[in-house]
Amino acid sequence: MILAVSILGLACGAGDEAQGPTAVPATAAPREAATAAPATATAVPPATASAVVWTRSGKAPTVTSILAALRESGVSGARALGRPQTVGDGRVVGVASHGPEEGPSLIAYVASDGGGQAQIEGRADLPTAKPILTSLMGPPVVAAQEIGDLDADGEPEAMFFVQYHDEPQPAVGDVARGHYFVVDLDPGPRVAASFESQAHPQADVLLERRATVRREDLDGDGHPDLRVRGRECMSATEGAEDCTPVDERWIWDAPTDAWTRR
Ligand SMILES: [Ca+2]
Ligand SMILES: [Ca+2]
Repeated sequence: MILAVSILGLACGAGDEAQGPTAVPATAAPREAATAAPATATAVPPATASAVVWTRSGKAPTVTSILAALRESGVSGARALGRPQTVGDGRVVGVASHGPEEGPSLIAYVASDGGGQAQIEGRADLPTAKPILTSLMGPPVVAAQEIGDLDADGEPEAMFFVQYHDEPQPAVGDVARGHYFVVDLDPGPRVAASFESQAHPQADVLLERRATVRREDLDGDGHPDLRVRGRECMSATEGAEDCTPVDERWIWDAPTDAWTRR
C-alpha cells in the first residue's frame, strides 16, 4: 500500500465545533493516570503528558483562549502557528512557538474547551535540527498538516510540516529548512517521528536537501512506514551539481508506537 502524504491547507477554523458526541463525565479535577509511554532507543522523546479525564464542552476553543491557557500553564510568549485542527472527543491539536521572538522553540498542544475556557490537555516539545531565526525571514510556518490514524493502530496522530530559517553562519548565510513531526495524540501528545526533508542553503558550499515523504508499508506488518526519498546536492562547477540520493526508511514499531530509522 502506498499513500502519498497529502499537503493540506490550513482549512479548519478554530471556531469550528468538534464532530460527534464529545461530553466526558465530569470529574472534580483532572485525574492522573499511571500510564506512560514505553522507553525507546531512538531520538523520539517519551510521552510528556499522562492520560487524564477532562470535562469537555465539545466546542473547539478559540485560538485566543488557547494562547491564554498556554501562557497560564507556563509557556511564555506563546504564538499560534497555523490554526488548530479538530481531532475528535472535543479536542483540537495545533503548533505554537514560544520563548524569545528571535530564537523561538516549538510545541504541539492538545486543547479542549472546558465550558467557555480553553484547557491545555497536554503539550510536547518539537525540537528542530537547528535553532530558529525569525528576525530576517519571519516566523516559522506550519506549511502542511494532516490528522488521521497514520500508523493504522486505531488511534489518531497529527503530522505537521514546519518550515523555518536557521541562524545565519558567517560567510555562508542561513538555511531554509523543512521538518516533519508526527505527533501521537493518545494519551500524548508525544513525538512519534521527527526528520528533516528540506534544506535550502543560501551558500553553494552547503548541501541542499530536497526530499519528499510517502507513507508506505516497507516491512509488511500492515502499518504504514515513512519513506523519505530525494537528493542532496552541492553546487559543483558552474551550473552543475554533485548529487547523492536520499532514501531514509522510518519503520513503525508497535512496542514504542513510533517510527524509527532503519
Ligand atoms: Ca494511530
Ligand atoms: Ca510497516
